Amino acid sequence: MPVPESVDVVIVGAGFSGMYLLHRLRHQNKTAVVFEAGADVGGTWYWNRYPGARVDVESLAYSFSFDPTLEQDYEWRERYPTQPEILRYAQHVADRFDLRKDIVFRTRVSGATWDDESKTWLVRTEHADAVRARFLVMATGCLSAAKLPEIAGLDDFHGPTFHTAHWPHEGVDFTGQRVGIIGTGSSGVQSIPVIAAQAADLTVFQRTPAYSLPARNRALRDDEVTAMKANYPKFRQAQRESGFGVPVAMPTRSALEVGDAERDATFEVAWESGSLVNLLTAYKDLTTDQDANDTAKKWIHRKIHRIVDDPAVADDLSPQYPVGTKRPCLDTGYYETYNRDNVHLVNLQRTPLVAVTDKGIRTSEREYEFDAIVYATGFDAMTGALTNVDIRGRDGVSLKETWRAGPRTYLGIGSAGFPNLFMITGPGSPSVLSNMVVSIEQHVEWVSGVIRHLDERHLRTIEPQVDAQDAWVAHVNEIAGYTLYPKANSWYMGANVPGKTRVFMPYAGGVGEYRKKCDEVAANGYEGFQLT
Ligand code: N01
Repeated sequence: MPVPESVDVVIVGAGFSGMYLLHRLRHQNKTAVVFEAGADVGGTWYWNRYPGARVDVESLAYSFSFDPTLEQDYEWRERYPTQPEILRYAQHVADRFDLRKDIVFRTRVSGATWDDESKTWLVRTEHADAVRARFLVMATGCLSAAKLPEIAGLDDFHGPTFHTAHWPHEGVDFTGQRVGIIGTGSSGVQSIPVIAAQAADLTVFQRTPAYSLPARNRALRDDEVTAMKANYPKFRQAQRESGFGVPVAMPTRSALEVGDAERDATFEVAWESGSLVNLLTAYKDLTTDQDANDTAKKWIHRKIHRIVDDPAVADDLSPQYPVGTKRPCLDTGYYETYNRDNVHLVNLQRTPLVAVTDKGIRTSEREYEFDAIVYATGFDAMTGALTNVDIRGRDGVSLKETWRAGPRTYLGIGSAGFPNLFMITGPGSPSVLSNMVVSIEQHVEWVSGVIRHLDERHLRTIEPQVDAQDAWVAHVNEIAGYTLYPKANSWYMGANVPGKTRVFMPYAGGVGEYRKKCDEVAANGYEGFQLT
């Protein structure tokens, strides 16, 4: 579509957030344009096409709730849908609501500058287009700025290299090849079994092992789909009020107050259920008490040792940080893959990476030769996609500079000094600790609500007050301090990016509590924000 000169709202990103916000704003008679770097909608699910890619929240829960007809019409096939199935869903939503006509594809936003005189943002793209807008909404996702490992020689390798988040659309055939993969987070854990089944030989370079549960994926049964569809309004409400955006009965007992046999049986049930949330909520103190967490850790270590034939490999695969403090993974045959003759594990804690070479990968011990290298090395999470855009607020102040010592937001929605700028699932909101679709819908509805509020009162601007923002940042840190999260070098902490300030970025108080706070702020005339 041609780029308009001015609109009410510029939205950056046509993933689930950008699509729903566009749909919402149309109903409020706002003009909006969405800029999207990809060639189609879907965001995360457009880019992450690596083999084995699936979501770790069940399809019937990981879907929009805003339109009851969509919810009833759409037919999910699997419990944990694959990337192509989720992308098809995003494309269906775009078709159904005719969204693409206001989306400019293959266009990355490079910068945005606030003009205090006209009270507008001037938004620039890499194609040198510029659009004026009253509001700028960053719907850029939390895990969209992919990162490569910080090692020498990345350009030296003679063969093809692939990052899991930028996988070729036509797929990759590893048949007969020697493949090296760096990274054992969710993307590595999902792709390793699939690549191992195809390649002649797979070498996995692991810096930190992951806790992973078998997904127990399967086709959905007609009866369970019918039951869910009959119960959707109640289920959706329970999602909104829950801790993780996935309704579960909250535990009342400590892992330390039950006997070993009972605890083992409880963990076994959670493991067999194929649900991360079931494991983390098996007892009330698994995420807050080190001794309680140790019971789960030891149980999982025993499980890994039972699955993996070689005890030394099982040791290397057993994480030492508390369970849940890095995002656990859901897999299909991950640990079993290490029993294959063509799969080798390199523990980078013993023999660190030195360089990528023309032939392969060199560690402190030796050089490994490959035909292809896969980087499953993750993202500059939560802030990367925001600070990669040159956003300049009042007096030309840069968002990147302002956040150098860690992101500072009010409610994870706005940042002081940046009027009329909203972030969908920004740092300081539950976002990545939740079912993202639940958090996205809540933020989109809140942001469209505030725009309506301003319009109705003929107000031009909204911006967080510094004291409200300081109090929120302190609260986010305080809640994180009650948990074990800060104990791991995770991307939640920014610890995976050299030089990034270590601060726990998401809000760990739960989506239900968070929603209440956002609703309260709105009901009190957007308390903590300056409206002019
Ligand atoms: O990225 P990650 P991901 N040298 O950051 C290693 C979501 N997601 O793409 O842990 C050596 O988790 C790094 O090592 P370490 C989900 O929220 C969901 O896998 O930093 N190794 C780690 O092992 C997930 O958490 C789904 O020590 C290096 C790996 O690379 C998030 O996205 C599927 C390195 C990166 O793991 C990110 O997952 C996929 C270096 N220089 C993703 N740099 C599902 O729904 C990095 N590593 C299931």
